[in-house]
This record gives sequence, structure tokens and C-alpha cells, in this order.
Amino acid sequence: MWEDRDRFVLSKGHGCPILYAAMAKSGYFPEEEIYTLRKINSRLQGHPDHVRFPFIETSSGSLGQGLSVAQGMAIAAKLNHKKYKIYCLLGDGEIQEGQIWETAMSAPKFQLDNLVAIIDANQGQIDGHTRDVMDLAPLKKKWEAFNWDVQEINGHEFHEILTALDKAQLERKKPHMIIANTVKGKGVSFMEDNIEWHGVAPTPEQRDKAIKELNDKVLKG
Ligand SMILES: Cc1ncc(C[n+]2csc(CCOP(=O)(O)OP(=O)(O)O)c2C)c(N)n1
Ligand SMILES: [Mg+2]
Repeated sequence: MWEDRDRFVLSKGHGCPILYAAMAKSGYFPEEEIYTLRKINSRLQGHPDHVRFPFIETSSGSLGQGLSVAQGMAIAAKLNHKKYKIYCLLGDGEIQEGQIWETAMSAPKFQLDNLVAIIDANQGQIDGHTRDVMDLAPLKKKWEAFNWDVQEINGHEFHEILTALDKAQLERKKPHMIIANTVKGKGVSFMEDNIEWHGVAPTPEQRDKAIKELNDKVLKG
């Protein structure tokens, strides 16, 4: 095991297909295994399972818990005088969970500058828009009030993501929060900001149309 690696906690565990895809591309397991997603006995379940698949840093999917797990990892790194960082990706609906705000309070107390949290602020959750279910505004001010180092970016612009991650290395003594403004289903005309697509699999025709639209956009730059 690579002791000094950075850690990544996918707190919004339902997003794991993209984590599996990134891990397969990085050589953690053969790409063909992707097709076992959510099948019985597969290591690639609908929520990340650390017991079946130890390359994943922690099991997740019960929303609201991952930031606490990441905080524990960050405290362990400090206690062991380790330099690695802990990254944690949260959903904006997820942060309505009370446990999130316990970590919001405690991480600054422990001066966890090795903890970088990112909120996928897509304004949507399973039952509708976050503003209608449980409004989160003003999101930046809330995290600043809890004494986090907060940045707000366009989560679809890679240079903004990379710059924010770099900047998060500079500020000392505070945990870091990157609010990444995104659009659910970005790039697919019939999915964009349409909550009905939160947990629905496309038909083969819809899948092909979506892939074509995404490919056209990539090719056009
Ligand atoms: C504790 C808990 N309650 C409910 C769910 C069911 N659930 C799965 S995804 C989801 C919506 C999450 O919305 P958000 O965090 O904004 O994620 P995103 O929009 O990025 O998909 C819910 C309620 C869950 N996984 N865990
Ligand atoms: Mg959301």
C-alpha cells in the first residue's frame, strides 16, 4: 500500500460510475470490468464498497458522512506528520445533512489545511431544486462564517478547477472549500437541469444521442 498517497473520498457515493471509470483509466483494474457495474458479485456496486474493493478509500453513499470520514483522515495525517492531502467531493443536496455542519464546525478548530472539500453545486437533488427543497443560500458566506477558506468556481472549466486546487495549497491553517457551480446533465440538451434524469438510465437511443452531443461538443472544442 502506498502510504503517502493523497486520499479521495467520494462522499456523494452515487456518483461512483465516474470514479470507477477514472480508476479503470488509471490502471487500477481492467476496463472491461466496468461492464459488471451493479451486477451481483461485482466489485463495482452502485455505491462505493471498500470491503469488496479496497482501492476505494472508504465506503460511501449514505449521504452526509463522507466529510467526517475525510476529516478523520486529515487529523490522522497531521498526527502522523504526513504531508498528503485529503480531497472530498460532496453533493449540494447532501450538505443539507446535519453531520456535514458538525465537520464544518470542527475542521477549522483543528486547522485542517490538508483537507480540500468540493461541493458539486448543481442546484439539484433527488426531489427537485435545492432552492425549493431546502435553500442553501448564501452558500459561500455560510462556509466562510464557519472559518473555511472558500473559493467559488465554474465547475465545468478545467483551468478553474486546477487553479482552485493549486490555490488551496497556499492558504495555511484553514480547511478549504471549493464551491463548484455546475449544471446537472451538462452538455446533453434533453438532460440539462432536468431533475427527472437524476437516477434514470437512458434508453439505447437516448444514450446514443447523448454520446453524440457530447462528442460533437468535444470535437468543436
Ligand atoms: C442519507 C441518504 N439519504 C438519501 C439518499 C438517497 N439519495 C441518493 S442521491 C440523492 C440526492 C443527492 O443530491 P445531491 O447531493 O445534490 O447530489 P447530486 O445532485 O450531485 O447527484 C439522494 C437523496 C442517500 N443516498 N443517503
Ligand atoms: Mg446536487
